[in-house]
Amino acid sequence: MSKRKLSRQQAWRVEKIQRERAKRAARRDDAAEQAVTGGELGPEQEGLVIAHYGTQVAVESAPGVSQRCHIRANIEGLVTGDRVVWCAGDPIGVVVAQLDRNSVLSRPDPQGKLKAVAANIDQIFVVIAPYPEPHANLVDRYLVASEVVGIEPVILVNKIDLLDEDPALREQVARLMAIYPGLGYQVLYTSIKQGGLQALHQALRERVSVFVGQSGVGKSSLVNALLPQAQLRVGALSENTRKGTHTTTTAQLFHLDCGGSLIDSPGIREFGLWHMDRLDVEQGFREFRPHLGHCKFRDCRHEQEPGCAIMAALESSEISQSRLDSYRHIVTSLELA
Ligand SMILES: Nc1nc2c(ncn2[C@@H]2O[C@H](COP(=O)(O)OP(=O)(O)OP(=O)(O)O)[C@@H](O)[C@H]2O)c(=O)[nH]1
Ligand SMILES: [Mg+2]
Ligand SMILES: [Zn+2]
Repeated sequence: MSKRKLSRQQAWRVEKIQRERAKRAARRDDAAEQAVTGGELGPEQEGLVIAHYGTQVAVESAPGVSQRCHIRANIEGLVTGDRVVWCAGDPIGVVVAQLDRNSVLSRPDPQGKLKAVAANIDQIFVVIAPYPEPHANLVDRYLVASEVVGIEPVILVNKIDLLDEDPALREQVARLMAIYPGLGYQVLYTSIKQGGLQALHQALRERVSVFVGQSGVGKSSLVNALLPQAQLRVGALSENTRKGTHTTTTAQLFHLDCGGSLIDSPGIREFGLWHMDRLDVEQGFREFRPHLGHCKFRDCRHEQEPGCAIMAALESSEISQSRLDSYRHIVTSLELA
C-alpha cells in the first residue's frame, strides 16, 4: 500500500476512480460471462497477451495471429507478456485462465499502488536520452528495481546524434555512464537518425525484452527503427519543457526477425521505489552485496557509523562515491514518501 499521505482532494479522486473501475469491471464481467455461457466459443487454447486495451486484451495464438478478448471475471491484472488459456469467439474471444509467470516488472502508480507492467520478460532496457534530461538517479532506480525482481537490465542511451552538437553534453553523458560497464551492466548507444542498431539487434536476440524509461526518450521510435511494420505513434517533445508528451499509452509486444520479442511500454513521469524498503535498495546496488552484513552495527545506515563496511569499501574504491550518493538519495526519498 501507499506510504504517501493523500490530500483530501487526492483521496476523493482516488475513490472516484475506484468506483468507476468497479463499474467497468462489472460491465466487463457481464460481457465475458455472456460469451462463455453463450456457447459460441472455440476450444480452449494457450496464447500470449500482446496488448492491453482497458477491459480487453489482444491474445496471440501464433505469431501474427491474434484476437481481441474479454477477460473472465476471476482473472486480475493481466498484462502484456502474460501467457493465458483462451477461447476464440466471434467477434471477440475470452481469456479463461492466466498461466504462471516466470517474471514480472511492476511499478507504483501515482497513488503508490504497485502495478504490473509486463510479464515473462528476460531483460529490461532502461532507455535514457540527453533530452528529455534523465531525472536524478533514474538509471539507478531502474537498476535497483531490475535487481530486486531478478531481471537483467541493459542501459540504452538513445539520441546520441544530439551529442554531436554539444561536446560538453557528450562529456557529461560519458562521465555519467562510465561507471556501469565496470559493474557488469551492458551500456548501448543508439540513434534512430544515424542508424547502426546492430549491437541493439544483437542484444535483443532470442529473448523477451521490455523498453522502459521517461516519456520522450525514443522507445517507440526505436521499435519502429527495428521493425518498420510496427508503425507506432511517436510524439515530439514539448517545446517549452523539452519533456515527453506521453504518446504511448499501452504496453505492446512485437516479434523481431532475430527471434526475440520486444515490449514497448508507456513512458513514466517518475519512477518511484515507494514499495521498497532500505534493505531492498541496498541489495539492489549489486556492488554493495559483498559488503552487506559486515558493518559493526546490524542496522547500519552507512552514513557515518563506526565500522561501516560500505564506507570502508568506498575508501578502497570498491564502491564509488556517485553510487553511494545515489543510494542515499533513493533511501531519503523513500523516507520522505
Ligand atoms: N534526435 C533524435 N530524436 C529522436 C531519436 N529517437 C527518437 N527521437 C525523437 O524523440 C521524440 C519522442 O520519441 P518517442 O519514440 O515518441 O518517445 P517514447 O519514449 O516512445 O515516448 P512515450 O511513448 O511518451 O513514452 C520524437 O520526436 C522522436 O522523433 C533519436 O535517436 N535522435
Ligand atoms: Mg512511446
Ligand atoms: Zn554500514
